[in-house]
Amino acid sequence: MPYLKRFIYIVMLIKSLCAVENNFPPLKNDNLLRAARGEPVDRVPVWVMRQAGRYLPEFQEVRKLHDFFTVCRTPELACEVAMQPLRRFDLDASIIFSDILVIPQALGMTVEMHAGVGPVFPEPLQTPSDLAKLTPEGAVGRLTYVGDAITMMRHKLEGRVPLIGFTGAPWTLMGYMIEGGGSKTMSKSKAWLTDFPVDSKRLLGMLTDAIVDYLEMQTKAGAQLLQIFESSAEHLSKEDFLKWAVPYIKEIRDKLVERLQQQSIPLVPLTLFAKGAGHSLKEQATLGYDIIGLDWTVDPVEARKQVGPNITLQGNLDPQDMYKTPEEIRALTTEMVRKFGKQRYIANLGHGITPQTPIVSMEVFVDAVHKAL
Ligand code: 1CP
Repeated sequence: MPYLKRFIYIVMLIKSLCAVENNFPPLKNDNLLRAARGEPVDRVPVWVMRQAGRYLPEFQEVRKLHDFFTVCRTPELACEVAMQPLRRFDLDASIIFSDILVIPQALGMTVEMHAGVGPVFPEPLQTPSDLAKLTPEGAVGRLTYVGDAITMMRHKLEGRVPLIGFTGAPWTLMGYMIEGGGSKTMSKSKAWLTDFPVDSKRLLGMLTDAIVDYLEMQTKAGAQLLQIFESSAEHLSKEDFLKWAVPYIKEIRDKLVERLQQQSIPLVPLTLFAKGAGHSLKEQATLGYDIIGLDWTVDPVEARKQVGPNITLQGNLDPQDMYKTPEEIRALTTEMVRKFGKQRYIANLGHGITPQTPIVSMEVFVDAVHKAL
C-alpha cells in the first residue's frame, strides 16, 4: 500500500510539473512579467481590465449567438473573445475570459447574466442558515473549464504576450452572493458583518479556500500572472477593509505559496486590485503581492511613496477619460505614465473599460503608453 501511495504521488507530481511546462511556446514579449519582477522593460507594458468585452463589436457578435456563461464554459469561445482585443491593439498581456462569479456558481449558486442589468442571483444568501446550501466540496472540480481555456489560450497565443488568470476576492464575492447582484450600497452584506460576524467569517473562509484551490489550478493550467479583484473594497471603511478583506487576501497568498512550494511549482506574480482602498496602500504593500492595482482616485507619486520601491504599481486612468477626445486621452495618458515612471509599472485603466468606449480611445491609450517614455 505505501508503494502504491508513493507511486500515485510520483505520477501526480510529474503530471503537475508537466502541466506547468505543458510545452508552451516561448514568450516573445515578457515586459509584463519583467515589470512585475522589477526588472528593466523595453517599453511600459499595458493591458486593460475588461479588454475583452462589450465595447468590441466582435464581442457583441459572439454574445448574440451565445449566453455569457456558455462563452465562459466553452474554451474555444472563451479563447476567441480573449483574442479579440489582441487582434486590434498592441497590448502587452492577455487575460483569460471568465467572470469572478464562477466561484459562487461552483459553490452551488445560480447566477444569470441579464442584458442591461448584469449578474443576477435568483436565490441569494438571506440568512446564515442558507450557508448549508453551499457545496464547497469539489468546487474547483467544477471550474476545470477555466483551466482548459487557460491551457488552450497559452497555445493560441504562441508566446506573443503573457496570459493573466484572475479571481474575485472573498469580500467582493460574499457581497454578490448576499446582494444577489451588483449593489450601490452593499447594505445587506454589511448588515451580515455586524449581525452575523461568525457566519460572515465562515463564508469568507469558505471562499478563501475555494479561491486558493482555483488559483492553484489556474497556475498549473498555465496562467503566468494572477490578479485578485477586490472590486467592492470601495464600500468598506478603512477599518472594515483591514478587518474583513485584508486577512483573507493575505491568507490566499500565504496558502497558495505553501501549496505550490509543496509541489515544486513556481509561484507566478500576484496582483491585488482593491478598488477604493487607496486609504490602505501601506497595509496592502505588506501582504506579499508583487503588484498593487490602483483606481484613478490615487495619485501615482503618492502611491509610490506609500508602497515603497519594491512593489509594482498598476493603473490608473479614469475609465471615463476614455470618452474624451483622442488628444485629451493622449495627454492624460502621457502624464500618467510619466508620473509612474518606466520601472515597476504596468499601465491600465483604474477600473474596467465601459461598454460605450470608442475603439479609437483604446488605440490612442495603448499607443500613448508606449510612446510616453
Ligand atoms: O453580457 C455581457 O457580455 C456581460 C459583460 C461582462 C463581461 C465582458 C461581465 C458581466 N463580465 C465580463 C467579463 C469579465 N469580468 C472579465 C473578463 C476578462 C477581461 O477582459 O478583463 C473580468 C476580469 C471580469 C471580472 C469581474 N466581473 C469583476 C471584477 C472587475 C470589476 O469590474 O470590478 C466584477 C465585479 C464582475 C461582476 C460582473 N460581471 C459582469 C458585470 C456587468 C459585472 C459587474 C456588475 C455590477 O457590479 O453591477
